[in-house]
Amino acid sequence: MAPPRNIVILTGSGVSAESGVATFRDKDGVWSKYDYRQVATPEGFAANPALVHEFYNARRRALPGVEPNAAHKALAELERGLDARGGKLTLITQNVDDLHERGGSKNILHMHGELLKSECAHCGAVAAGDADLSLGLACGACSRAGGMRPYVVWFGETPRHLDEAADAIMTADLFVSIGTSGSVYPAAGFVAEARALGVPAMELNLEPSENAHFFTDARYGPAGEIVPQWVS
Ligand code: BJW
Repeated sequence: MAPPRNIVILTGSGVSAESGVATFRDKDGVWSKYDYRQVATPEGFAANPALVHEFYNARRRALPGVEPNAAHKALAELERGLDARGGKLTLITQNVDDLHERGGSKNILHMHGELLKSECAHCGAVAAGDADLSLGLACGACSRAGGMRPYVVWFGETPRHLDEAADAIMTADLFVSIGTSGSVYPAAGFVAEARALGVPAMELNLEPSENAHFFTDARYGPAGEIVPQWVS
């Protein structure tokens, strides 16, 4: 069989775990320390914006101290190889960190947003930067204060780039899911979309995810080991 030319890869927090970024639902994950309703919903932000800013400011400040691991780098190498052969890799990530970029990947869709960007609730302007966000901060575009929020997708909000993700899945000849528990939709539904189109699907994860039964192939272990092995 010809090697796949158009690959869609969905990544989750497990791909960044060995870089020192916490996952969400594992034993020491983010949701073991914080109530997601307080820090990752529009209602939580409305109730206590200072707490939500503190939660994201701390995660943003930690980013320069973490580095891409072997899994991020292997995915960038795979993209370069496919590009050279006239193929394409679309990397859909649920992660808000910038480790895929720093690992060398180019064609990235951040469906749950990006920690290093902020958004003005008044005018919708999106700004890049690593500065702390606060209630008093004014928007660089409309100058109004009080509306700056992290550029992330909370529960109940619509994920970004869904049309591009759907287009990529429709033309894929392989779908791969890496380091995600498969418990948050619509991302968790991508594998079923791929399978409905007859696209083979592979899972690379520490352990079987919640929708492991959808995949046609799987390898289990730390991403930093199994992703480079799969790519090479
Ligand atoms: C390793 C490892 C190592 C560990 N190596 N592996 C059905 C359809 C559509 C929506 C819904 C639905 N049912 C319910 C919903 C609503 C809701 C939802 O899914 N709720 C569920 C909890 C039931 N979804 C939403 O609200 C979404 N919006 C929405 O649906 O809008 C409506 C709409 C739908 C369709 C079209 C248009 C509109 C929004 C969800 C936003 C999620 N936001 C967060 C926070 C982002 C910002 C931030 O970072 O703070 O996103 S929550 C959190 O979960 C974060 C993650 O991206 C996301 C996924 O988590 P992830 O990455 O999978 O982490 P874990 O911890 O769960 O798993 C880690 C995995 O790694 C594990 O399997 C480990 O084993 C593994 N691992 N170490 C390899 N070294």
